[in-house]
Amino acid sequence: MSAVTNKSYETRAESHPSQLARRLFKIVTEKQSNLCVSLDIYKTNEFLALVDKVGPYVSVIKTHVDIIDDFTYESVVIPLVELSKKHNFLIFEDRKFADIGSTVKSQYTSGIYKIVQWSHITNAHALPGPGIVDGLYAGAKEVNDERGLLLLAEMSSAGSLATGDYTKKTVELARRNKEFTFGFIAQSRLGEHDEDFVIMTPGVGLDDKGDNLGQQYRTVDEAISTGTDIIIVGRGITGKGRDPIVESKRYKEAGWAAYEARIKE
Ligand code: S5P
Repeated sequence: MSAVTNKSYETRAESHPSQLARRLFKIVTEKQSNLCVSLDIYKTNEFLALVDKVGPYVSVIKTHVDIIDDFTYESVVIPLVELSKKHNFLIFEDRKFADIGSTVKSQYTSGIYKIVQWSHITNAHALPGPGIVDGLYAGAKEVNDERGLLLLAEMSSAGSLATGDYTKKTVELARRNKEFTFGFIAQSRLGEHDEDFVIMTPGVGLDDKGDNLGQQYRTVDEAISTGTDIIIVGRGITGKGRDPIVESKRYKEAGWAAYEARIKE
């Protein structure tokens, strides 16, 4: 069997164990975009305007809704869900859960954000062990739509502790429930060569090497050639002085070219 990295998104859309991952690969194929734009934005109006601008060029939009100063469910989530239908992308609330199962279930389903109601994808640290996945899965079962979880197996930040044995054990944790845990936030391909974990990778930037708070950037080619399926780009697209439409097209094209080169290998 040939390695997952040599397979097309279209092929992987047919056989992936997670329904949500199959939907993601279909969108990626249709839009020819393996780009996830990360919108770390403080104001609702600016946030929604950016979603509408970059929406046509992405397969996923990643949010941190807890940093929106004027957040309300009605003013942020309802229009965001509408825009996800208009432009056909998935929503990924980057919540990075890290507590015991019972608590994360409450954090996923309740409070002012009610993440499970609208976010197709969310993520969690493996640190607490299997209970965190079980708690989130129990939350996901409360809604009728598809939901998926990414475990943070590696991080882009300098000095990250998520390496070596921790990363290995995170992969083992993901194997317990492949229908829900469909992949990783990671910097490289993880799992056996015939195992299809979706690798989503932040710390991607074409113009900068990093920031002054520990972030480190690699190029699109570096990320895709080491096994990334979806590149996550934030300030490379939304940063000061950048045109988000021009930049999202640029990253989309770079991501697709790197993917086509990979599957031809
Ligand atoms: O290891 C990680 C994991 C994540 S999810 N490194 C990251 O930078 N992230 C997130 O990706 C981070 O929270 C931020 O929202 C985004 C990167 O943003 P950028 O502006 O540096 O591209």
